[in-house]
Amino acid sequence: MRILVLGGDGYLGWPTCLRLSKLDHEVLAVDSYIRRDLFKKTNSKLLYEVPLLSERVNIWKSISGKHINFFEGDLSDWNFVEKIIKDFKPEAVVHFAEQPSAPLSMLDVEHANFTLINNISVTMNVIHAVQLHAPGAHIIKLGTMGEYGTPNIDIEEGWITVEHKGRSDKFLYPRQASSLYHTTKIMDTDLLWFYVRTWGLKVTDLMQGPVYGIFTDEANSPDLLTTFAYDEIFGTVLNRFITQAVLGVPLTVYGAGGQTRGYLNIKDTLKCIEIALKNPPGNGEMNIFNQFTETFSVNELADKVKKAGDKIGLEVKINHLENPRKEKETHYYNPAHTALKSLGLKPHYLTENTITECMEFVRKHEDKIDVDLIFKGKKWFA
Ligand code: USQ
Repeated sequence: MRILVLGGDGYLGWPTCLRLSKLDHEVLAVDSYIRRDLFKKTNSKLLYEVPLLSERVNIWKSISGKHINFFEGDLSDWNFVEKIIKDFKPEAVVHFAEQPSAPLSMLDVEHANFTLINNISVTMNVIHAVQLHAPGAHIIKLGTMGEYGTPNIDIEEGWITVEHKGRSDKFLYPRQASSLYHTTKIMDTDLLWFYVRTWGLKVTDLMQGPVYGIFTDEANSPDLLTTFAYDEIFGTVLNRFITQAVLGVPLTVYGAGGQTRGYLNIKDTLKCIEIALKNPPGNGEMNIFNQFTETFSVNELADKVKKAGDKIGLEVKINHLENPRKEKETHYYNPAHTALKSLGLKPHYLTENTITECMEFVRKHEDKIDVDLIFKGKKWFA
């Protein structure tokens, strides 16, 4: 297939490009390098530097003999998106190209507006360009489990049937996020569902939980590795805890630590994209899959990291800090997640080995970690 990967330089975008290329798809990766700019502006650092996407595709070619095409450009610019889609005529578009950080979206009005305008306009441009120049292309959009929030009832897989005064109808499952970033993802879902109904687009919305890990089958040698963020703004919780354990910094559990989310290994993210590609909805239909493999509270994650770290002599300590975020710290959480498994996902569960393998890897880069980036405690509320 001709597959356009938007956000091909990112933590998930790059390994996705490699996997799809390995599977002999014709891949065009597009990225504006916005994440690299945001890292500079917020003084964040990766665990190690990765080459520019323009260089990474050449490294991949020298290793695999396979070609990934690459364009640098701003996907919130309609003219750029229209040209890309008109020229490449993708059969599928995998859309990762959004500002991905909840903390960044809550920093101040400048970052809130940037997140809002960037995320919504990229999605809108993709919808319009696909309709005009690649009708029938399957749009696979990375949404997030955080769109649902933490309601006091079971979370269904995208949809819910409501009975009201003797009648019933099917609706998008209610969404109520706890950050502006997550709220932009709700807006994406609404836009996509509107255009599915109105123009008959083919869309899969992947409601993904926080991802952990580094290695995938293809991104496993030094020059092909994906990025690894550990800072307060861009690092996801498990990758942060692993880094903190290696540094000897007490794990930064926010508040009571009962915040429960659905997690998955980066290897499973790639498999889920493959599954979504192989199982497109019909025209005018939208698939919504809850994309995670197991749920943990922050306390459970901290305990797992402590246990694994202590076994390799790290003497891990756990700290409960005042929560800089506005979120429920103890709550009911029971989200459905059967669709991807029934379509063939075989989860890589979080084992002690997975954690220690990641710790050993982070250890090799320990001298480059900037401890000041671990916790600044910038509050999400006034
Ligand atoms: N947390 C801590 N200590 C930390 C960092 C986080 O206790 O040092 C807690 C947070 O308060 C939260 C939970 O861990 O309750 C998860 O936080 P996170 O930073 O790993 O995840 P989040 O901000 O929700 O966002 C991440 C990705 C985002 C993706 C989302 C999936 O950055 O791109 O969409 O995970 S989900 O959370 O399911 O919406």
